[in-house]
Amino acid sequence: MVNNETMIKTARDNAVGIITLNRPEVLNALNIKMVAEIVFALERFDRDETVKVMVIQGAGRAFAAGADIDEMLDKGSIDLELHNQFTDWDRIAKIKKPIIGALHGFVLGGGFELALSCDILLAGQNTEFGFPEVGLGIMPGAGGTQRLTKLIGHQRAMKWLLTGARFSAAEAMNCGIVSSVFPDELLKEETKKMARAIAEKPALSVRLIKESVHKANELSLFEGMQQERKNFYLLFSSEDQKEGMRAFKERRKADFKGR
Ligand code: CO8
Repeated sequence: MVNNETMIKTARDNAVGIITLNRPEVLNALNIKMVAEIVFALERFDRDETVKVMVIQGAGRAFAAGADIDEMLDKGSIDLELHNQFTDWDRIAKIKKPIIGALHGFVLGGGFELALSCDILLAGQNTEFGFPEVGLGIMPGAGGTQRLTKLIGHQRAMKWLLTGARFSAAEAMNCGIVSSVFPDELLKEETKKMARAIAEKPALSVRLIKESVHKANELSLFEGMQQERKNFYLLFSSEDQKEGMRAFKERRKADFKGR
């Protein structure tokens, strides 16, 4: 397959697939081509059996300062409808393996929406979050109003979305947007540690836990629990379930095969 990446960089750290947003001169502003490259790279890692976990991070001063305003400036509604760029964004939700977002600098607008499409978010202490769209006469379009509201509730989502104000990593932690905040210089190392720890776990458990947690956002409690139960039963057909439980009884480290 031809590798046409120009706005991102991809790399491997053993079983961890790393995607680095790489337009630092515009604070990783996301244009249509860049989003397509990100989605393509995520799908490639998702298909690769040697990759267990993915990380998205930003090069330079920001994770991403939003969608590319230069690209949107002269667009009309019909251009947007015909181009239908959000079908690419929708594909992120279909990725089966966990995605960790390592956030630093600015996480704004579409950059914040990309972060909210990840499964676990870690942030450097000086990260600034926000949805500045309202000040540009637009609004979030890649899930921001929906995902933020589900995550932090009506009141705080309204506050941040309607004021467009930027808020700190401490505030993001307080709202439950990120799972941990680290000194900026430790963010990469801590992200690696978490990615490696998840990569060592049996891949099918990881995959079905991710799927079940996402269902909690989409289904009723009853339906979600039915789904959880099916996944629970399914894991008892895996070699890793037998191996994990035997290894526990034999007091040795499990040798998981990912099936
Ligand atoms: N788009 C295009 N260029 C940008 C963007 C952006 N979002 N953000 C920064 N840049 C560029 C600047 O224009 C500047 O370029 P140049 O050097 O050529 O002038 C360069 O990056 C550095 O930026 P600044 O000089 O402004 O750096 P500062 O440290 O002074 O300020 C800020 C940093 C506060 C982050 C500031 O750059 C800023 O406010 N940026 C815009 C933030 C914003 O409004 N983001 C929301 C965009 S709208 C959006 O995301 C809609 C999402 C819709 C769905 C997703 C579709 C893909």
